Amino acid sequence: MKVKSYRADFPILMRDVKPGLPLVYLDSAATSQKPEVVITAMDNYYRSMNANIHRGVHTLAEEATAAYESARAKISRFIDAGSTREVIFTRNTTESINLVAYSWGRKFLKDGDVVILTEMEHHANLVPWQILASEKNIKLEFIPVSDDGLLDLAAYKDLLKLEPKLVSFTHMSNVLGTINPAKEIIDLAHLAGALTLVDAAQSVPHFPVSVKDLDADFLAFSAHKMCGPTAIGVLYGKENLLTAMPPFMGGGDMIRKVALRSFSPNELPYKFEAGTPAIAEVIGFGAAVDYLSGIGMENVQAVEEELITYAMEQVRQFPQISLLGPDAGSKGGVLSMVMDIAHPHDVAQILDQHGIAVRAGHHCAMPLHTRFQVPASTRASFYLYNTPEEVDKLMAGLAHVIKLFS
Ligand code: C6P
Repeated sequence: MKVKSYRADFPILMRDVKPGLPLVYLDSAATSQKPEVVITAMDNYYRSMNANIHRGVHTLAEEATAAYESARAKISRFIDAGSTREVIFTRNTTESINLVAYSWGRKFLKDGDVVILTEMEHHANLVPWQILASEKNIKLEFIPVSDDGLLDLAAYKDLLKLEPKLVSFTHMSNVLGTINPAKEIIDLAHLAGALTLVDAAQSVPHFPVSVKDLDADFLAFSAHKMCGPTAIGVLYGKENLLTAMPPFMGGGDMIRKVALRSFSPNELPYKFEAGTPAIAEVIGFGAAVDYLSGIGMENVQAVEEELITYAMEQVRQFPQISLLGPDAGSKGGVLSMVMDIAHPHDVAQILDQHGIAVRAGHHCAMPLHTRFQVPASTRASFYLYNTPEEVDKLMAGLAHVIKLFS
C-alpha cells in the first residue's frame, strides 16, 4: 500500500514505454526517478527567485541564497554532519572523490605512501587514485573480494600492516549490492593511523547513514541517485581536514581577498565551491532530502530488502542465470545477472521490449567484472517505488530471453 502511494509521487512512473506497455523502471542504481516535489522546487526557483547567490543584496539574490543554504543545512542533518561547514557541494560522487585526491592527496601524500582501495570499486574510486599514483609514486593496494562477493577482512587486516595513509572504499557495491561493514573498516583504519573515504553513492540513497556514527573522514554521494537532480553531489569532510586542505579550483566565491599575484581562500565550505554553483539543483537536492526524510530511510530500506529477497528467490527458478554478489541478507537492492546463452546487451534489449529498464555492461566496474571472469552483466536495481509485481514482470521477461536464446 505504502509503495503505491510513493509511486504516485513520481510522474514518470505513469508513462508507457510504448502504447499500452507501462514503464518498469529497474535502473535506479544508475539514476533514480524524481518526485513531483523536487521538480516543483526547481521550477519554483526559476519562476520566482532566479538570481546568483552570495553576491547580490537585492531580494531575489537574498531569497536564492537562503534557499541554497537551507538545502545545505537539510543535507547536513540528513547525514548527521557536525556542521554545514563540512558539507561541500560538488557535481557528483566522482567530483567529490577527485576533490580529495587532488587537494588532500596532492598535499599530504608523498612518494611511497600506501592507499588501500578494494577490488569492488567503481571507476570513480579507482581512476583518481591511479592518476595520483602515476604522479606521486603512491602504492595502491586492494582488499580482495571473495567468490560470494564479500570483502576479505582478514586480508584487509594484513594490508593495514603496510601503514596506509588512506583507506577509500565503497559502502555498497553498485554491481554486487554488497553492503560493506563500513564502521569496522573505518575503526580498523583509524587504529592503523589511516584516514578513510567512503564512496556512499549507493548507500546514502538507500539506508540511514550517519557520518558521526561511522566516524568517516570523507564521504561522497550524488543527488541524482536519491530522488534529486543530476549534476549535484556532496563531499562531506571533517572540518579539521577540510581546513588543512588547499582549494581544489580557483575562481569566484572561493576567495576572501585577491590581489594581482595572490589570494587568500574563503572559509568553509565556500573555499571548495568556486564559481556560480548549481543553484536550482541544490534547491532540488534539498527537496529530495525532505522527501526521503518524510518517508524515513528505514522504510526505504525495508521496501528494498523485501524486493531483493523476493527477486533472489524468483530468479533461482532459472538455472541459466548466475548471480554476482552475496545473499539477500548482506546486500541492497541490486540484482546482477550473467547468462552464458545471451549477452547482457541482448538481455537488456529484450527486456526493454517488455517495458523493463535495466542496465547492461560493466557498470563502471571493469576490474570487478574481471575478478569474476565475466565481461559484463545485466543489472536490475530497485528503489522505494518498485513493487513485487514489477519483479514478476522482470521474471517473465527473463523467461522470454531464455526461450529465445535456448
Ligand atoms: N554508478 C551505476 O549505474 P556519479 O556518476 O559521480 O554520480 O557516481 C559515481 C559512482 C561512484 N560510486 C558508485 C558505487 C557508483 O555506483 C557510482 C555511479 C552508476 O552504477 C553510474 S556508472
